[in-house]
Amino acid sequence: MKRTLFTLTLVSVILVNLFAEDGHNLWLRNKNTGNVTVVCSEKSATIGIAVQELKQGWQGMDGATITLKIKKDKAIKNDGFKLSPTQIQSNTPLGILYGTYELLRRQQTGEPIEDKVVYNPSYEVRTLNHWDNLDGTIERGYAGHSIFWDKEKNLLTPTVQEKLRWKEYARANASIGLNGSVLNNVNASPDMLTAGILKRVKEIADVLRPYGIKTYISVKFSSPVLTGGLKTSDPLDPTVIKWWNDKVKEIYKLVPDFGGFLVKASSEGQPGPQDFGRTHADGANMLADALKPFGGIVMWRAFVYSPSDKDRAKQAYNEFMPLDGQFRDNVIIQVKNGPIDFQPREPFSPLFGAMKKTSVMPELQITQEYLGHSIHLVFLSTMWEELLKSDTYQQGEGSTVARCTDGSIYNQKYTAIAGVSNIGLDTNWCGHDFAQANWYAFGRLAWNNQLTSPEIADEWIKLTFENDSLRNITTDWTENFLIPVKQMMMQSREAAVNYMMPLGLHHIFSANEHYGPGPWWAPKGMRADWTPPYYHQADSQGIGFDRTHSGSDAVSQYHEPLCSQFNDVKTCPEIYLLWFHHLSWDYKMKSGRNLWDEICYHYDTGLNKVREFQKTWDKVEKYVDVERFKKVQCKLRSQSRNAQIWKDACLLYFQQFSKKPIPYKLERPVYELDELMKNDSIRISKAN
Ligand code: GCW
Repeated sequence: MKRTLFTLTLVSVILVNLFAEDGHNLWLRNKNTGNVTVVCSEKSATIGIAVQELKQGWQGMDGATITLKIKKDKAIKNDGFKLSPTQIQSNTPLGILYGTYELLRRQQTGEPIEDKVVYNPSYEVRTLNHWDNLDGTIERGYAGHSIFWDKEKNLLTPTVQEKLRWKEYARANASIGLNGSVLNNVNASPDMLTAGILKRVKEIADVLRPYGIKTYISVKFSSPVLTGGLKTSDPLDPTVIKWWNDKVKEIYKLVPDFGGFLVKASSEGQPGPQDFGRTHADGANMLADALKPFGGIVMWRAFVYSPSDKDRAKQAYNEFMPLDGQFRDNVIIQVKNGPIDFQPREPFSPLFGAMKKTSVMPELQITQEYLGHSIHLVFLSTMWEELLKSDTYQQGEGSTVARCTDGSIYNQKYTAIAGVSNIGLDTNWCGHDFAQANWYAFGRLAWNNQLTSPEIADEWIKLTFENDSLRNITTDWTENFLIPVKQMMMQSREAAVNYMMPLGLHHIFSANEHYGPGPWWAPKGMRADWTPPYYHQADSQGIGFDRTHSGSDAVSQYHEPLCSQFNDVKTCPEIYLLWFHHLSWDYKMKSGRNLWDEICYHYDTGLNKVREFQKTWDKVEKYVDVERFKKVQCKLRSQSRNAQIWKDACLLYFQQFSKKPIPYKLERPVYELDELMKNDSIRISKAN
């Protein structure tokens, strides 16, 4: 009896483990359903991985043969490839690996594999930026500690587990076409350039290399003083130039294919060339010259603003435009999608397309600093698609941000894109199971900036939630799982915009945590441009930031016809209305409602959407493993409560100025404004 019980328990433990879905395998859950013979005359670590992936993931015809062929072809660019059902051809081993992942993905999702189709990446450099600190914490990270750094382990030989994690990480990135990792926070520690840390950089680079992931690091501009003991970090000083040259040589000895530096300089208290009366170009070029002989690049961030400027949104453009044409060809200016920060919605940064003689790359934020951390389900692909498809008009109609940055319009030496990573040591990497979709979407868009969000969502859902019993995706599964879940993802970003900051409102978070609402938040002595009232400008007259010609004139940074369109309240898209205009509470909206009522409707719509998502998810229960179902269900509950807090906090606060009732058709607030303000709504939100 005892024995039977023991055996039964053992069997059930094994079964539970077999079907346990902790999310660790991401979108890479495919297992082979048939045998394949792989023919390839080349040998390399990367080819070895491709062969292994084909064998373990093959879902094509049983007994098929596939040929991997390295052969130059003019139509194939960089690490692109030519794919046929039985052959993958590329100029490089890495291209073969990308072709392998494309083939396997198509097999699993049931997309067609046609004969001899060439796939080339939109951007040459496709990086993740990790805001990981050397002590293991992650700035704006919501999925546990760093996979790279740990203050106890940085100087020790990496453990087997650490290396395994790095390998899994590299594989996941390669599978979606990413080819670069910046290993540390842009708020960089000077210790990054010390011998002990560089040794670990080498260890990491060695693991990432076979997967085609190049290693980059962020550097602190004052390193010559802080690490090198020099008297200055002036970029034009010969001792400083020599120090950087020597440091770069030291790095390339350890990492021969090192990618280069990412730099946040003269920004948010970080040191930079301006401390020495020099320009961004002086600083970036000095580093670029040191890296040039080795083929390295400098990604120099344009995220700059100072409290003295009356409108933060204008500053990056003002500082960088006069420098256009002064940067070395291995410098790329890294520009955040919006002119302020990674807000739920912003118009695109006017630097895109405007800098014509300098390489410019978009920086997107995958980690959800301003979009509900790892608690809210928000599919960011739609937001990035909106950016990439935005027309800058810089070279006539059709000069989209995508085309202005991917080399289609300007002849930049390098093309690149960066995403601020959302991963950490959490078992499922991203905290929220649906946050994995954002990592996935970033990689896919970096590879092909013309992909649409429904296509990406479709792929991701199939790869992530397919299980053995659904291997041949059924109509039932498509109708009852794929379609509703995809719809939820597609609507999720707009929902967040609505319950957080609709109609062009921006940066109205409470405190530096950037999670809950705080339109009132303005502690004494705080820099005005770090407080929400600076951005919403609500008063008894109305609400919104006047950036028209009669206001801060930020509209003038946009090319015509956008400048006039944004400037005129009648033609300004309503999604950007309060970004560009300060309007009376009675202003008549296109819907016929007054502005106050319209704001109320948007908050209410956002909240109701989340309630709808809860229903959608509950209905798909039978199609999802218990573990992931429960976790997502629980997160949606928090999101719902938090959306309510957002709505109540913002409406009750703004109502003090509008002095108008919340339309009676809408649900009433359930929180007290005092309570939310006193307890700092962020903490209430998190605790809930
Ligand atoms: O959005 C802000 C963040 C900072 C970040 C900064 C930046 C790394 O709140 O945490 O610092 O942007 O992008 O440099």
